[in-house]
Amino acid sequence: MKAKNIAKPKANASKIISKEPKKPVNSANAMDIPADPLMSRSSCPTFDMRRQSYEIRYSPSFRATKQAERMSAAIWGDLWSSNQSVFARRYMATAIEKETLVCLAADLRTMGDIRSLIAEVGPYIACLKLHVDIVNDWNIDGWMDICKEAKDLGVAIWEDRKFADIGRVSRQQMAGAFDIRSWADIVTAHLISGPDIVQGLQNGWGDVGREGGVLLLAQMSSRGNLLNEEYTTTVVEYGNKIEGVLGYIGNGSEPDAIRVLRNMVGPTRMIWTPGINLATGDGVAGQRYGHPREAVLAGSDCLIVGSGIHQSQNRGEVAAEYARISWEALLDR
Ligand code: 6AU
Repeated sequence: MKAKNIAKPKANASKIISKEPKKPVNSANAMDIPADPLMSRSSCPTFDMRRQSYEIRYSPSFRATKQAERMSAAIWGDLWSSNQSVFARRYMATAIEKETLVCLAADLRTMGDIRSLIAEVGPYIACLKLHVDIVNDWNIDGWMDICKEAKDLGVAIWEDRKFADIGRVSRQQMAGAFDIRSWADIVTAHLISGPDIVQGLQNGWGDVGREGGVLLLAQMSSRGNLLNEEYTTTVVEYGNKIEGVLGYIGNGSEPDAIRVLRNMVGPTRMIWTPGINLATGDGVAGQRYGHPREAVLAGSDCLIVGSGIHQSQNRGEVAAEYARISWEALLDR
């Protein structure tokens, strides 16, 4: 999994270097970008550090550089070099830019609550996962404001309505009242109806001139789920051959299960894991939780964290902690 010939930054390197304050950087000029943007966080008191780092890291001019390419390959290894999915690569770049592998599961019931949560934890997340059909006061204008906030943060929007129907109907479900195809970059699907569901979803995006990535459920985190190893194997066999599949949902509560999945999946697809919490063990209503560091070391590429963040007292601080743990684990992997 590791890229050759390129030194991978050590988990604590940015902390050591960050004691040296750095000058603000003008993102408009790629030449001004410091030699190693990973080292660009500092405690310089004269300007807004978070804003500055966003300006550096979200600069398209930086993304296109050989330096960014080398850094991504060094940190993500084969996952970077073998991955064709533009959505997987965008996620990997964002994770490096923000030093986090956290996908926020914003499972809240009003648009105002979702917005407040994003405002508090935005700097620490690499993806925003939504459940459009649990929001009581949903309307398209308010929803577009939420999507704009995610775009401003530089993160992909994942609608986690789990599609499972035949291809034709899945395509129609991408439209409908919620018009998921117009704002979601990623959706989740069960492969229970067969592989044509992925084409149906891709066609849904195509109907509005957009593209997206599909995450297939290969495992689940909930107790007693029916996705056994044979099913998982079949999903991966199909999924690895379908272009529109960016990766798989794995069971974050069990590092051994993630290892098994990682071996099956190989480097061309990602593994994103729910069932992640600093407090491990059984959760509410059959949910199970594993530790974020263990999950990343076992092979998870993205940690989906919901109640671990949105039910905590200080959501910003807790999200920062999940981000730190996930990032350090990736560098140690
Ligand atoms: O951290 P939690 O338990 O509050 O939230 C976990 C989130 C929820 C679930 O809909 C989702 O992760 N999820 C999924 C996904 C992402 O597909 C699969 C699964 O097996 N378990 C699970 O919890 O938004």
